[in-house]
Amino acid sequence: MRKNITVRQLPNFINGKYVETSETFDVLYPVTGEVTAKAHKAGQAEVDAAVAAARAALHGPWGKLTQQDRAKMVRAIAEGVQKRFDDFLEAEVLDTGKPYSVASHVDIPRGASNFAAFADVLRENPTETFMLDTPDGSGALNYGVRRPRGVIGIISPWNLPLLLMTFKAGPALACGNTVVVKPSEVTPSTATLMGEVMNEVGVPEGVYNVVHGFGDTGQLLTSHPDIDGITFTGETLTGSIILKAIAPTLKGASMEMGGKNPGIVFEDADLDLTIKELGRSCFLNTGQVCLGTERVYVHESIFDQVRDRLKDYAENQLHYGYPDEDTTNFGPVVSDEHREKVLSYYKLAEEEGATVVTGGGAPAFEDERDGGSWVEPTIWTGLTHDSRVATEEIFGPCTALIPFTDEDEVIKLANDTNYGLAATFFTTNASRVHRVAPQLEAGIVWVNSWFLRDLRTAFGGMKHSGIGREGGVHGLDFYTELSNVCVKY
Ligand code: 6OD
Repeated sequence: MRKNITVRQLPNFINGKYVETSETFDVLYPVTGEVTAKAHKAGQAEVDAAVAAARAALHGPWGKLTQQDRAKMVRAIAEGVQKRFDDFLEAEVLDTGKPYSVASHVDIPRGASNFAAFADVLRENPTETFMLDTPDGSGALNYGVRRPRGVIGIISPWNLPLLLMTFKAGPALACGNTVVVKPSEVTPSTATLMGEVMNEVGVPEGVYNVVHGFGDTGQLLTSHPDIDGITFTGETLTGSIILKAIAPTLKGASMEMGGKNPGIVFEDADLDLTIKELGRSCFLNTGQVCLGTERVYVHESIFDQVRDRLKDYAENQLHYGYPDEDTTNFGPVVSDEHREKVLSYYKLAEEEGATVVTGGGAPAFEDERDGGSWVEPTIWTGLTHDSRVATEEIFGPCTALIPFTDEDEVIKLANDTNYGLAATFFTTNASRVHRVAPQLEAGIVWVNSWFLRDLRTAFGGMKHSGIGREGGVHGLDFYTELSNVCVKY
């Protein structure tokens, strides 16, 4: 039902305290377009203060904790998020408009488990050792020692705000770093609320800081000489601007960027399972998942069947509604600006000769939701593989179905992109699984599933989809500095 909204203040969180500024910006509820909060924009002074606090904390009580005590505290943060589950849920829903059914199963639980899963990452992952023969016969021992990278700037996106911020803050803190977070200006609430959890749990001041703002605030972080590394999830274009900005101060970077992930349905796929998973990969979170499949290659022999069944899924399994309604599993996109982008591709698809199988526009509710940022789930056929709609990242609840005839051809089509984040394919042929998977140029390949996450695994993209990998041991390459110690006997 319609929410009674009381406009909240979202200050920055610096050195353990909430810090207001004179300039604020509106945060809107995408369901109706109402203002739900005023976020306090950080300028140079606040960013400097946050970075200074983070630097000081590195050498304060936080830096002096044993690995075990730090892990304990990181686990306590996870528990703290769980304890405040409903508050996080409410904050996330207000910022994104996503259904409670999605946020309560995806965003908020991962917000907690991203701390729990990485709490012991250092202790569980030994460094390498090598015995070395020396000319004098005495020998030497090499061993690796890891230390925190230092102050990490986290620039996190709006699609899975808590999930993606904590996927970075969790391992960063577990490795002993301190962080300054700049959440998306569209979804600043959960990062702000996390400050309360940090204080409740007793995380020392300065370890976790949040600054609010737009690209200019982000730029203050990326160019800041006292930040040691930037981890970013977002669009490829923004990522490339960030890489330019960090170059003069030679920071480390971990970049998870855009995608145009292929789905492939082979002729031997289990279609019940395929439609269930493809339905998620095309439409979950209103298509605003970097791993989503906006182009799906379907074997020509089952093309019509898959088209009809996915259409049925979109029309009968997805339910618009207010976020708190039990049946609602499809929300608005995050903002009017994003809605305009998605709708411009809906128009372009028709200009490029698409047949609209379902959707293609925006729903009308005849109530206050008409002020929100809604679009229809959309499926196209008739687009060519090289059309703009089938090659550019839209980040909406839409997909182009394209027929193929054989395995070699579809592997080429799947790889024919500048992106390389994820790929998803469906088959019941075990040999095909192992033959096709390694040929797909994607950092993450799912078979007969989608967005099935094990936090011990590597996460990240190749080509224009990213630089580096996070997750499990892989995050250590970014969140720590590795020194080799060579001891001569
Ligand atoms: O599951 C994750 O760890 C992750 N980083 C998901 C990213 C989704 C992007 O929209």
